[in-house]
Amino acid sequence: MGVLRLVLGDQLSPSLSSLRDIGPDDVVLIAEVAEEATYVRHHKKKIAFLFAAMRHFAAELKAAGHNVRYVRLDDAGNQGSLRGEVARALEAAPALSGVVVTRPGEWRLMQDMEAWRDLLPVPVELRDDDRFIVPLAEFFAWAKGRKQFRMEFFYREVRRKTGLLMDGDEPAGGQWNFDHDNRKRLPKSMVPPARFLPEPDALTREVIDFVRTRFADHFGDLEPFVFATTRAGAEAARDHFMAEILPGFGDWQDAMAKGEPWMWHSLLSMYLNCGLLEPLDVCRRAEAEWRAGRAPLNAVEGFIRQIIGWREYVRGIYWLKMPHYAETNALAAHRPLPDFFWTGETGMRCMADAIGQTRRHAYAHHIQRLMVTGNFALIAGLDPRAVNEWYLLVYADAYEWVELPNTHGMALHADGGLMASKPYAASGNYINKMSDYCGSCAYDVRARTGDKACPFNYLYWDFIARNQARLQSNQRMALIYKSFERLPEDEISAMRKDAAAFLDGLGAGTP
Ligand code: FAD
Ligand code: DLZ
Ligand code: SF4
Repeated sequence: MGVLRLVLGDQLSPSLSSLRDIGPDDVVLIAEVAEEATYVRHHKKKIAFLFAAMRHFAAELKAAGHNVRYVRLDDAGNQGSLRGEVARALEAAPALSGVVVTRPGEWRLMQDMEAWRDLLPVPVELRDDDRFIVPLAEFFAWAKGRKQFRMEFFYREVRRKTGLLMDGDEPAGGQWNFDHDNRKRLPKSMVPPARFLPEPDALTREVIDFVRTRFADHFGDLEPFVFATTRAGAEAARDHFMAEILPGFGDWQDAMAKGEPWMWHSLLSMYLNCGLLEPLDVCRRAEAEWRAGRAPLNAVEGFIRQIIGWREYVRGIYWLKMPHYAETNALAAHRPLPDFFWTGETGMRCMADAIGQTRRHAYAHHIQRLMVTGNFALIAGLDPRAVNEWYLLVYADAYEWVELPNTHGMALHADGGLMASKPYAASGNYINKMSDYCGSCAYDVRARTGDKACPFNYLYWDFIARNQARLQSNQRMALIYKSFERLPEDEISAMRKDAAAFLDGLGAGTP
């Protein structure tokens, strides 16, 4: 007797634990369902990317000889939920004696699946997702007894565990972290390299057309569609990155430039997160580039740290702290999300660029997410729930296990400092240092007050003033509060007045 093996949209890996012991009587279920496509109103491009990748993966499994039940969103009888589709598949094949599924990446769905055990007529087996490098039990053991969870120490343990960039017991190059080399501003003469941006194939085109009509009222553009939707395509993107882009990844990792969405970033997160690429394999290939002398250590270490460090660490934090994590609001921020987060229409050039490309590509690189939109949301006191929802729906790589800690913890400090030892708040000066946005902005980055003053400046000091009682005792904020106390009273009140007027004028937007 066979079993039903459910594969979710972000589980498109042949090595998936739920597929490991697949037999000839088993049925693999992959289902496009309204509940997953709309529990937040995902960017159109995210839905098209995932549905196309799911259809390609189903075709690959079929070609490998497996029985696949693929349910399209517009199929007659589609139940609209994963539970409904599992129940329907069991009814259609009464001989199936159980359901096997790899644990999902989001708490909400995990809760739902736990209940399937009572709701379905056959046993449900939930298997661990071992596509990650650090099993959750190992992360929990590492976290036990610690008051703060600093990524850097966790990262060193994963370096030792994997042997990545290790020379015996020592880190390659004598240092664990080369971040101080990775903060260069882009010189005017330097242009980011050409990218691997594949054309959609016929299957993907069909999905894009379907999404255009079915999800017309969702955020974002479908064109240009430049994501690969097959394993082979994702591998080609990976190989192009290794050969052409990785050497510059470190130097310009924190840089931003107007009209340049990609810079030297890998554009691999959407493939890693839906299972088309494997994290350890990608890291081993990056290390091989350094060992062969084709990429410098600061680039390769920086890249590997993002994957075996940050990516694994945020997943651990998510499962350690949910569900209460999402409920915290340590800085008591309650302002609704302004309309321009959906339209991109604002005189702030940095925000218009970051949101505009998010709308166009369902992608923004890390510094835009953290230091432009995230920083704005932090210093403007936007409600973490609204901001989390925005980040979860706008990016093609967004699933709650990775989105929530990055937004709630890193960007918004809503967890009270569990992830970041101080808020990533910055004035316009930081954005000016790391980008060329300010030169073509309607605002003046040097001005702190007045009509033309950069909003990041007065919002920053307003944030510092507003949160003085909460943040002043933080050692890492001591210098900032010293500077704050040296500011003339009348300048502080002028900035706070400008901040209040600006914030009052924002209004609230809906997707
Ligand atoms: P690169 O800069 O080329 O980095 C290489 C890889 O490292 C990425 O593909 C990704 O897998 C991993 N990585 C890098 N930084 C992080 C990080 N902080 N956390 C986890 N993995 C990381 N990443 C997501 O995958 N999904 C999200 O929903 C997401 N939301 C974010 C929200 C905010 C507010 C912030 C500040 C960051 C968020 N990130 C998220 C992390 C990071 O911004 C993206 O992983 C990265 O921009 C993806 O682009 P890339 O593949 O070109 O990354
Ligand atoms: C994001 C997404 C979307 C848009 N649609 C589907 C879908 O129709 N079917 C499916 O199995 N998965 C989809 N996903 C991915 C799931 O939301 C994801 O598996 C969970 O959020 C757990 O990470
Ligand atoms: Fe952004 Fe201020 Fe610079 Fe304008 S002046 S681009 S708002 S940092």
